[in-house]
Amino acid sequence: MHAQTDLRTDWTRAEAEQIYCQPFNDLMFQAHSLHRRYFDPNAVQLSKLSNIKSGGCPEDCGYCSQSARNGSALPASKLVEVEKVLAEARKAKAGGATRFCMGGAWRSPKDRDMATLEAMVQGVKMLGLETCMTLGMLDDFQTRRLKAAGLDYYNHNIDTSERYYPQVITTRTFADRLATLARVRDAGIKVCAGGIVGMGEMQMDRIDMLLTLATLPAHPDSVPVNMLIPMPDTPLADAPPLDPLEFVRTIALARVLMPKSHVRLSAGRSAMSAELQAMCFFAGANSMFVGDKLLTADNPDESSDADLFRRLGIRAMEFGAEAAE
Ligand code: SAM
Ligand code: DTB
Ligand code: SF4
Repeated sequence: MHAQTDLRTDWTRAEAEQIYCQPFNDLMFQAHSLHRRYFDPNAVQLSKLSNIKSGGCPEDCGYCSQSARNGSALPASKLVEVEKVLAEARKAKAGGATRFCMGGAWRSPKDRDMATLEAMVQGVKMLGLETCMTLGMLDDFQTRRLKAAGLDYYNHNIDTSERYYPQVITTRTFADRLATLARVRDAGIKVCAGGIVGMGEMQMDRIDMLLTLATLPAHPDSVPVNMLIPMPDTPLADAPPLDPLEFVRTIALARVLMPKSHVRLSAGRSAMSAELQAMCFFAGANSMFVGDKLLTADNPDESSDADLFRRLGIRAMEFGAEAAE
């Protein structure tokens, strides 16, 4: 298959639905063939998350333990010191991560925090790691400052379909999310955008979420697919568990619609068997978070991931590896 014909931003809903709903083996074959066409199928990119400002968030995201509106609310912390972040980043690098992703529980960063955020980006970059931040909505000025500081990636998820979105978040709109993504893209920062499944959405919501991402002016460079981690006391604490094969189908559809993007098997791995994760890698996932903490929730520890990689013959992707032409 030729690169030009694979990289489409004009996918239709009918096409996406047909891909997602075909017999499982056909979907896996299609997704894995594309995966091999563009990537080393045995290499997985490793990112490490760091919670640089936790809790007390004014947004009402129904899945999140850091919202001040949820019963579970974590106490709000201040923005952590640059040195602490750099110490974590050094550890992450020693553990094999190539990207360091700094998350802030904010609706959007305050201008008074920008100098500290810039120092974090510069410091982490100096360590030889790719930098990523996820801080909520950005305005033009903040976006330009982060770009100038050397930020490589900005993560901002659309979370679900436009239709289901108001059931999950009411304090910012789907359109707000797209506007931040456009700003980031236009500033020349690489876009990391994905969402969450297992929030009680329907199959069509999973398909439409990916369709929205795949029909942006350019595919996000990185597409995190999170399985909901039901956090105690949040509105989604009792969401019905998703059929794991639906999760694999979601990964596979992301791979087919956005064949040159890094698709991240993101939150939720602690609750997944080795077999389910193996299926996700076969379906086209080639990135994940390492280390025993995500932002507030647990993630598999280094030794269980080392064991998983050994059993699957998977190795860590090299720094900055891109899709083949
Ligand atoms: N406050 C910023 C924002 O929302 O843009 C950045 C941090 S926020 C925690 C980043 C993303 O993590 C969310 O958009 C969501 O997709 C994902 N996430 C948060 N809590 C989750 C959970 N319990 N399970 C799965 N994914 C989750
Ligand atoms: C993304 O898509 N998933 C990450 C990252 N981007 C910021 C966050 C996962 C958070 C999981 C829940 C927690 O740790 O509180
Ligand atoms: Fe705040 Fe982000 Fe959590 Fe939403 S997902 S409540 S914006 S920290």
